[in-house]
Amino acid sequence: MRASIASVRGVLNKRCAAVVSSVGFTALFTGCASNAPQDTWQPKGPNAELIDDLQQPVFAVAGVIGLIVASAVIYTMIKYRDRGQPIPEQIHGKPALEVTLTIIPALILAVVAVFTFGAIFKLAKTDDTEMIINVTGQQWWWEYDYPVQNEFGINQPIITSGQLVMPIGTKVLLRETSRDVIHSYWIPALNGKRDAVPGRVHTLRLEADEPGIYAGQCTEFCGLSHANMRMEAVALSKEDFAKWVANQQAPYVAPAVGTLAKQGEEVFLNQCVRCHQVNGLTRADGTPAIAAPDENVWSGAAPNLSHLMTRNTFAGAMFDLLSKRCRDEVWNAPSDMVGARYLEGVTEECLNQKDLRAWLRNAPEVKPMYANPANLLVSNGKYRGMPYLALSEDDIGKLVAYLITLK
Ligand code: HEC
Ligand SMILES: [Cu+2]
Repeated sequence: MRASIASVRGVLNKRCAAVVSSVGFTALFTGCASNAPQDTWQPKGPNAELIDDLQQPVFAVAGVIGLIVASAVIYTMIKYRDRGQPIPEQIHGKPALEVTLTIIPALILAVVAVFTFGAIFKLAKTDDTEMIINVTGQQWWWEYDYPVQNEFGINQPIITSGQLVMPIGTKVLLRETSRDVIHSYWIPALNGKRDAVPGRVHTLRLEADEPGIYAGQCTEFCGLSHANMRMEAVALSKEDFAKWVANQQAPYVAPAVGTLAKQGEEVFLNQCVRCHQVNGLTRADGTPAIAAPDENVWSGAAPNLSHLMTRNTFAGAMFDLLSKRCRDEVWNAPSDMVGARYLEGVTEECLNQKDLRAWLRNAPEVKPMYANPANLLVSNGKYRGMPYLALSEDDIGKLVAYLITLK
């Protein structure tokens, strides 16, 4: 009887050990993805490198100390485990040891603090800024607004969303704020995080060494679709950036009369312009169609769609505007090809029709916006994000034909 209980226990212990170790190893190895675009250990610009130069040695020192402490604990547990031996002599206080064990960590922390403060001040520098981009967070997407900067060919403000386009080798200063709740901007390859707070402007410096697309996401919990509030920084060579700027300022090209796209423009004027701006778009009577911030939209803003098809993502970079194959061609391009591929924008055969149609059909169904699904249309009389618009499939087809012309 005894023997059988002991063997059952043995099996249970083995099982338990197997479960614990497999869970532990799984957790450990999730940190080893080869394709990890948001890896903080792979800096791609001077600001992120500054942080990395700090975290590498601190991690090493903390790791060594951690190993020493863990080994000492395990050694003590085994060596002095209860084997029925008498209780050892009890000591109260050992000043020399206690003082030593206070002074050593204090010294280590003091050294770390000196380097940390140095890095904080360097990261906060703004007086050598070369380019400014205003960044506004709202539930659940980022707006980028480039003020006039003639030295970069920006002669009129550019407003875009989802993807932050910037030139390489340039000290870019983001001026961040929010239109609703607190968000936080983070592109791990280019710098640390900075909160975007309503009513305040916080600055964050970005600089990329090489052309490439660097992924990030909102890192301050900001409501239901916080996890779907993503962003990408697209770093282009200076020449490619100039081309991008020129295209963003290119005048509106209305679709030819009699085309499906022209019908789409009409639906757009009826259904979408009350929220979305398309620069240069005019109504049938020739007056400019200006999107007034819709009072029913919580943040009072919607993305500017003027050159929608120059970005690769939409709805807070939650969805790709590019089909998987075309997206891979941009993302996996060698660094000297990224710009050329990116500037191709979204061509007809590359458009991810499926997600775009689903978005127009019922945005809150594909991106959670209201806690109560019964309120797909409004929540407390206000929309968060884009509302359900009850469009017919016919109108959706016309709209897609129109949107693809917004290059
Ligand atoms: C009541 C305001 C409102 C109306 C009307 C509206 N939208 Fe939107 N739309 C939004 C908001 C807000 C977002 C951003 C939502 C997000 O990213 O989570 C958005 C996002 C989008 C996007 C993604 C843009 C990007 O860069 O991420 C597209 C495309 C779009 N809307 C198309 C349309 C079309 C086409 C219509 C007309 C049928 C329309 N919208 C009508 C508010 C509106
Ligand atoms: Cu957010």
